[in-house]
Amino acid sequence: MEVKYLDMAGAAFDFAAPPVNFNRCDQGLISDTFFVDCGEGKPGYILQKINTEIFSEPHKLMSNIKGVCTHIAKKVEELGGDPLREVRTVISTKDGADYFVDPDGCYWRSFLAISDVTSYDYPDSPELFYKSAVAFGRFARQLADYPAETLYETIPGFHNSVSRMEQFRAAVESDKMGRAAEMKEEIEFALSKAPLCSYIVDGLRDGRFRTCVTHNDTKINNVLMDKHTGEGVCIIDLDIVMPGSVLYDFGDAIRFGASTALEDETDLSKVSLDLEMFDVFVNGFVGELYDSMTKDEIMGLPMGAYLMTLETGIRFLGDYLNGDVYYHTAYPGHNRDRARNQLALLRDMDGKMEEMQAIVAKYL
Ligand code: GN1
Ligand code: MG
Repeated sequence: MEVKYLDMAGAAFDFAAPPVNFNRCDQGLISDTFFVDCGEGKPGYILQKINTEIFSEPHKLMSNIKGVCTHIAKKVEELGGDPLREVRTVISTKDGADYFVDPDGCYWRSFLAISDVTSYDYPDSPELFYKSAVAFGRFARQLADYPAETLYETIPGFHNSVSRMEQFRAAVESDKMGRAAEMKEEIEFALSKAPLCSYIVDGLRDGRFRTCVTHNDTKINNVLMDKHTGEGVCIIDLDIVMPGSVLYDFGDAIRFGASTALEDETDLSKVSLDLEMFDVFVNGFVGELYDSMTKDEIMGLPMGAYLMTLETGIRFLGDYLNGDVYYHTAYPGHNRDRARNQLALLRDMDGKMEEMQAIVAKYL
């Protein structure tokens, strides 16, 4: 699909040389992303059209990203690292702004690209998953002293499972597309989990869980890894960095990476929780964060995984019922398949909670 004003947006930013080529990146369910080639020997850039249907206040989003990245860059520098590589660098427009607004009122932003890195759509080995755990754990550690309350909530209540469940219930009740009958069994299963939804929100309220800066979208493809050493280099996709609980970041990474299948696998017999991968991720993540995590948080990690899976399942299912208005889909029924997949993973987790508890208890 042609993206309007791509050239104009490319010309607006303060790149080292004018763009010679744009390559579209197909990953991501929300934004349109391009790799910008500015010619031999010049740095590369990332150019993104911000999805303003979802992020209605792009200046707040960019302010969060700049704040967090500047903070991490300082820490990287103090330790003798390379801030141009280990954290996102926001590229300004030629007018010095953090974003460009095209004639249709669409917002664009740009980052410096990082060379000699790669990312994975799926962790196909425990070693790889461990490395992503260390990278996400390090990110949380670098931000542990960042004043979380100064960040804007770019999508309010993003991981509030209680309100996610209410939105899901509303989608079921309005059944706009007449799709609820087909999904009756999945809907009943998901709704039966409603009483569990307040676990993290309650913990944040009563202080058992700390409110800290969280990434909120910890799929493995959001870690750039060094092509040569395989180590995690930089965490990307910072649009929903917000105040939250460490359980969100842990849980979202598990529901994606410790599943034995991709999140849209339709053969549900292939979908289950891999306990070895779970263990490996706990090891890498808690290893980085051990000094700051509370005992309640460590013991809460299995519920974090459980609730992020439930939440993703009801978000996909809700979007299917609403007529596929939120997530990009590759075919009709894609959200239905994703929802079935996440709920199958949840069913499998139902039988593995005790084993997950035993694993996290080792790290107390
Ligand atoms: C969306 O666009 P992407 O893939 O980075 C979504 C996440 C979901 C994910 C499911 C802002 O992320 O919450 O977990 O799809 N991001 C937003 O794959 O809604
Ligand atoms: Mg994302």
